[in-house]
Amino acid sequence: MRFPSEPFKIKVVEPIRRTTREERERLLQEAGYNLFQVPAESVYVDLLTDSGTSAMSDDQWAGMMLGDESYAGSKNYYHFEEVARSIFGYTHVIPTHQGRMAENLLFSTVVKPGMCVPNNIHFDTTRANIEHQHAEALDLVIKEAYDPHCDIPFKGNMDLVRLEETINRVGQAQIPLAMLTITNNSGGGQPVSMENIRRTRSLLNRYGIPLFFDACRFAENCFFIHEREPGYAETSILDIARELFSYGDGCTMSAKKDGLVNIGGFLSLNHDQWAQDITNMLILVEGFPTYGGLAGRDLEAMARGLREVLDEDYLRFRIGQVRYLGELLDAAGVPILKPIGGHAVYLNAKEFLPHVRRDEYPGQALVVALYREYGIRGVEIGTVMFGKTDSASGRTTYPELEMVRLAIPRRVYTNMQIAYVAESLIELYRHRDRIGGLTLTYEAPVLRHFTARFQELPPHRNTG
Ligand code: P71
Repeated sequence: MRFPSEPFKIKVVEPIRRTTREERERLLQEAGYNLFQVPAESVYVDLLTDSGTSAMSDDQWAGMMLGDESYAGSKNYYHFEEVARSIFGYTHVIPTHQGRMAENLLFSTVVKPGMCVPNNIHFDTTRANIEHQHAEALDLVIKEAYDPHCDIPFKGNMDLVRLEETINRVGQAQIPLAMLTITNNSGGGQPVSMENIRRTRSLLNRYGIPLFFDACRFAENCFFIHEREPGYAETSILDIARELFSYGDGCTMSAKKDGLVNIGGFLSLNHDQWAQDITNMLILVEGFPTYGGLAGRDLEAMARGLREVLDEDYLRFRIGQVRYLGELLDAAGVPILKPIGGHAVYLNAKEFLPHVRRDEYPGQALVVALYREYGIRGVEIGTVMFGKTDSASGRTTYPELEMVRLAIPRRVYTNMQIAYVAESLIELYRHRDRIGGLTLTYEAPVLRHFTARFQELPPHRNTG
């Protein structure tokens, strides 16, 4: 693991352009210091997300040429269904164009107003889709997840004591399902252990509550189990996945992550009545059940991607590349969230910029500085994304953690580019006192991080 070299060679390349600091300064001003508003062409290393940004293999591209674009009964659907059943093991396989549509279909079918859905930590689209049903999305991860220094192997685990308390408080009839997000994205890309999954299952069994997985990064979670959990070192990733999913009743999936595709998702489950209701809704809003908003070629790429992602050499490289970046930063004293996650390194912005007050958005200030100086794009996961300002009192509630996520696309960047990111950050950290905070000048009523605008404050405003 010390040298996670690539288990592939490069057949097609996509040129990327270096920009000048002046150009980036101008782009930042035009974008209102919001990196979502900067054109991707002007980014050198883009670590905004690992979602839909993967490089497909030659086998996947070959599969694209075998797309059967029949409206009903495309052969690619049957291939995809067979692959999905062989990994996840659930009866019904319902394709969608991406993850949030799978969430929307599931929750609009089974979640009623006033109900609640527990999860380790809901990703923002899951939370939004539950709240859209006037229900409550509850985060019940173990408390260690909120301590950026606590280095434990399965920091994505469900807190079973709080889960049982919740069931007793609200009543099992008010909980149509519980979820586990693997790996736990909002908590730093941290895995859930097989033991915790097994125990969650048996607790839920006692109350007759179904368990669903938010399976976006399931292969990365399974690799961590293989690597860290006693008893799984000799078990293949596929067999770990099969056991893991056997403890659930279904899953939602954004195949834009561990499906290794640029678009695609699905919902898979055993419950016949739910599946029928969901399928009827799918036809209304997404498409016929054998394509679900995708082209036949997309289904073929997804089927092949789901097989490839279970390859142990690929996963060792993948997790190793993320770890390589994290370890370079950690060794140089750059504050990061521990342990290093599966798909991303999370910078601890509060410690990186201790002189920037929380109401001056240290995470956003760090994202802006990283782009201005080095052309690297990360994403703020802190007050801009999760803080809430009460319009009446003007008071802000702050999230527990103030982070910048550096999400690594799969099979896209070489280790030299990763080293460039590390060196840039180490240099930026040395000059951190030159970085000032920001003030918010525009925010949309929901999901403000996509369109917010900022102005820069002079550095040292609070320390001089
Ligand atoms: C990520 C994303 C993509 C994203 C979505 C919204 C805002 C910014 C970035 C998407 C996830 C996810 C989990 C655990 C469901 C979805 C939705 N993640 N669950 O991390 O991480 O999937 O994008 O295919 O609809 O950058 P979808």
